[in-house]
Formats: sequence, structure tokens, C-alpha cells
Amino acid sequence: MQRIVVLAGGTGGARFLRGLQQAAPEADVTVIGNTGDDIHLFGLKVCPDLDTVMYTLGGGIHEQQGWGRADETFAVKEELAAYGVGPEWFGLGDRDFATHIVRTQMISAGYPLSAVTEALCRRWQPGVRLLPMTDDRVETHVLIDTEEDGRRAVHFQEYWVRLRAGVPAHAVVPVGADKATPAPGVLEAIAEADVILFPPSNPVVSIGTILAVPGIREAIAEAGVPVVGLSPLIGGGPVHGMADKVLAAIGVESTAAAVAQHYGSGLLDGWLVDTVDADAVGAVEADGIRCRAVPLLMTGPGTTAAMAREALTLAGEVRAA
Ligand code: FO1
Repeated sequence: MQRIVVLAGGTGGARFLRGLQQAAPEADVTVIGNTGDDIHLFGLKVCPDLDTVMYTLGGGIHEQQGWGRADETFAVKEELAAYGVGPEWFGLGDRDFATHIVRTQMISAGYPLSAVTEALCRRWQPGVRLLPMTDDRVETHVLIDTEEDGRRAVHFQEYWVRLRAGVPAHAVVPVGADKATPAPGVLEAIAEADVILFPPSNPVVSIGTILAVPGIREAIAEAGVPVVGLSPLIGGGPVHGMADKVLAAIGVESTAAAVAQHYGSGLLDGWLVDTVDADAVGAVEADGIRCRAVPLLMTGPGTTAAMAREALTLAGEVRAA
């Protein structure tokens, strides 16, 4: 039974996981989920990346959006707006609210986020073990310039959802990460893994945030098993989201090679780039990271399963080297 550990963010990571399940149905998959996107709204704790993995693998996701529930209605959101209670820019649906109510109720009763996530997954049966990176509170903030207040930090969700990442990000800060400890089971899963995968999630606000929890980066670097990543950038830009904006904030070029170099050969053993970035293979290999160009556009379950198989194949070659 191959034990695979995947560090996942939101949409990209969740879609990749669906392909991995198809490519390796017999594998034992543990997902270490990013919680830096978490936001507290209307007295509720919302965990976008954990929910996106849970809903995607559990069959409840809004497929086109890649987040939130299918068949959603927004009566509660409309009523909140009628009371003038904001923010209106974050689209929480009625079905999704139930997840946040259950989560917040359990946390208020004293359960750690990891236990809450396990309980929510009992309903959704995602087919993977979904662990939050930490049970401690971490919330990513982005430093931007505003006319009225000069330079200030906004919550990542405001930067992404309200501002559509339309202004430059000067810094990305996973607030609380430095004091956080890995959630129960995280370090054990990494130590027992046969292979560790970095799916095409955001290298800064998703995978970067998970690696910012003290102990996780070191555990992966010392695991002694192949660590293989898949570039979230194709042809110099992200397929979804705002990876280019947050990479610029940390001074990393938006190229497949630059992201591999950013993770570094101390962490990564293998890196898949898309065929349009085949010219990057040499540079990545020169950095001591095995590299291969394969189709990385997740156009459907078939292509995603093929990507996952390529990643596992590269991991096998790294192990054999
Ligand atoms: N993304 C949007 O672009 N607009 C939204 O209104 C929105 C609401 C939302 C509600 C719940 C949730 O779990 C995710 C939601 N997202 C929305 C996506 C979210 O910003 C992303 O999933 C991650 O935070 C970035 O990977």
C-alpha cells in the first residue's frame, strides 16, 4: 500500500487529488491542507482550502467555480445584506453556511480543527485523510497600498475576492504561522510517507503557508523519500488564481523554473513542467532537481490522472537514482 502525502491548497490541489485517486486508487493518501486562507465571518470560521478538498473529493463541489457547494442558494447571504451586515463580497451559500456552523460549534465546544475536519469528512468520505496543517490559528494577510490609508495589510480573502488581486502585493504574511505547531498526525504522515507531492497549488499562499509552519519543511526535507512537485504556472502564468501576484511579492519570477528554484533542491527531488515550458527542463535539472515536461493543463479527470501518474513515475525514477 503506497503511502502518499500531498500538500494541498484550494482548487488546483483538489482537482489534482481527484486525478491522483484515479491514477492510484489503492494508495493511502494523506492531504495536509492549507489553513492560511481561513477567515472569520459572521461569527463563523470558514476554511476555504479544507472545504474545497472535502467538497471536491466528496462530490459536493460547485464544479465550474472550483469552490463552494453545487446547487447552492443564497437566502442567508441576502438576509444578512438586508440587515446591512457585511461583507457582501464573500459569497457564502446556504449549504456552505451549514459547514461553517458545525465547524464553529465544534470548535466552541473545544474540539481542535483537526478533529472537526475529521468529523466533517465522515459525512463527505473524500477517500483521503484530510489534516489541517495546524490546529492553531493562521491567517494570511497581504500588504497593499491604498489611496485613503497608504500601505496596509488586508486579509488574503479580501485581496483575492474583493480586490481580485488587482493591486500589487508588497508582502504576504501568514499571520500566526511562526507560533503554530503541526496538527496531530502531520509529522507522522510525512515520516511514514513513501512519496510526497506538491500539487499545482499556489506556491506562496498555499504550499508556502504550509511550509511556514515550523517543523513541516524540515520534516519533508529529512523524510528521505522522493518529493515531486507539479508547476502551477504554465507559460509564465497561473492557470487559475493570482500566483503571479504573490510570487512577485516575494521576488520570484512567474516561471515554472523559478518556482522550482524557489522550493529548492533541498526540498524538491523532481519537478513536472508543462510541455510549453520544455525549455525550462535544463535549468531545473542544473539545480539538482529532476525535471520532465508533460501536459499539465487539468482539462478533465483523464488529463489530471495522467499528470498524477507522471509525478509518481518521476518519484520512482528519483528513488531508483
Ligand atoms: N472565491 C471568489 O472568487 N469569490 C467568492 O465569493 C468566494 C467565496 C468563497 C466562499 C467559501 C469558500 O470556501 C471559498 C470561497 N471562494 C471565493 C474561494 C476562495 O477565495 C479560494 O478557495 C481560496 O481561498 C483561494 O484558494
